[in-house]
Amino acid sequence: MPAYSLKEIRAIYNKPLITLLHEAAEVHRSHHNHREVQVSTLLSIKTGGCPEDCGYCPQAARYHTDIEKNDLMSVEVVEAAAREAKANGSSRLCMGAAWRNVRDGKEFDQVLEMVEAVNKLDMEVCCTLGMVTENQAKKLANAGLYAYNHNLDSSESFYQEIISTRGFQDRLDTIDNVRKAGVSVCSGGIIGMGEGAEDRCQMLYTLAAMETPPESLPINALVPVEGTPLEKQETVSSWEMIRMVATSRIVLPETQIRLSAGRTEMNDEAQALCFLAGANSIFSGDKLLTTPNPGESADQRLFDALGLVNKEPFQDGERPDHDHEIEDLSEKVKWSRPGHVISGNVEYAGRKK
Ligand code: SAM
Ligand code: DTB
Ligand code: SF4
Repeated sequence: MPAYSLKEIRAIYNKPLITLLHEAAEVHRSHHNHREVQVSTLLSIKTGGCPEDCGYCPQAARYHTDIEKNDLMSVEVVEAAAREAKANGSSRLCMGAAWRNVRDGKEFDQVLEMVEAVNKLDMEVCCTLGMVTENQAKKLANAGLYAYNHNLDSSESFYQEIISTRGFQDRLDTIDNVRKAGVSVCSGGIIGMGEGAEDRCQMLYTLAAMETPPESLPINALVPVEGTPLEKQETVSSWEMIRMVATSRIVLPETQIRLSAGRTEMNDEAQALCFLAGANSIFSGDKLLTTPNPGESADQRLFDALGLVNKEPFQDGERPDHDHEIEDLSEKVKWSRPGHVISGNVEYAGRKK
């Protein structure tokens, strides 16, 4: 039984903001050390050229954006980036690839080597590589993966207005596969894509109703990137981010709430309210995957002003030590491709630069 019904989540979301903020701060203090923030560094290990049609994403090959595309990075480059991230206070490295799903083979083996190398540096290793099968998740776990990020992005019904090449159920199945491998789950979504409050509440309900809810929930504000179908979306107000953080904190009291994309649009005071409302994780560095992020010195100044401290690695879970048997290497992959027409996506895919 989920702790909160959808109706209750709606009621929480719609409270007067000042009341919501107070309640969320109380929940936060009673479940977490409220001064600690888990800091992750994102590293785009394979950038752009993605076959999917996610309407928000600058890395989708079919839209015409100005990002610099890159093939899969070498293990050495990743290891050097991890060392630098650790020296800058990150406890986790999150490696992202512009893939629809993981495919067994040379490139995946290279990612497994990256996971092994970063794990040896005593950092939490996270990957976000698209959809994964149970065997692939187990291989990642055996290599030392700590967490896997795979977002629901929105409610099931709004999701269908944004993406047509991959199904919502595949997302849930991927999260299930990650769970079966004993890897920590990081799953959340994006606000500001044109969804309503109901979609945000439904997404939180789906996450909270999972048998084991995610250990980490990223809340991204849409970064509207020129050339993507969502380029003209108005950026969300800080109040909406604060409201979403506070609601998430109450609905998922144990979960790490990650203040993710969109921080460059927020001033220090707005971010401070997010920390007060229960956000206890950020992505650091001056770049997310392809778009800008505040950068380490700005974050350090904010942490100093607020008395926040960086969380040490492996405070919430054991260092990975898995030895899963990989049973069937010829596992059949049956990810769906709904293929309905999303007119905005079609229009932008056909545009010239
Ligand atoms: N390709 C993999 C996948 O889709 O699962 C991993 C990388 S993908 C870029 C990771 C997440 O970044 C997406 O699920 C989405 O939530 C977020 N994201 C992508 N573009 C964004 C944007 N413009 N603004 C905010 N969040 C974004
Ligand atoms: C997540 O929820 N947000 C991060 C991480 N997981 C991979 C990615 C945000 C990407 C924002 C757009 C970009 O920089 O390309
Ligand atoms: Fe590809 Fe992931 Fe971007 Fe979708 S969100 S286009 S799957 S990189």
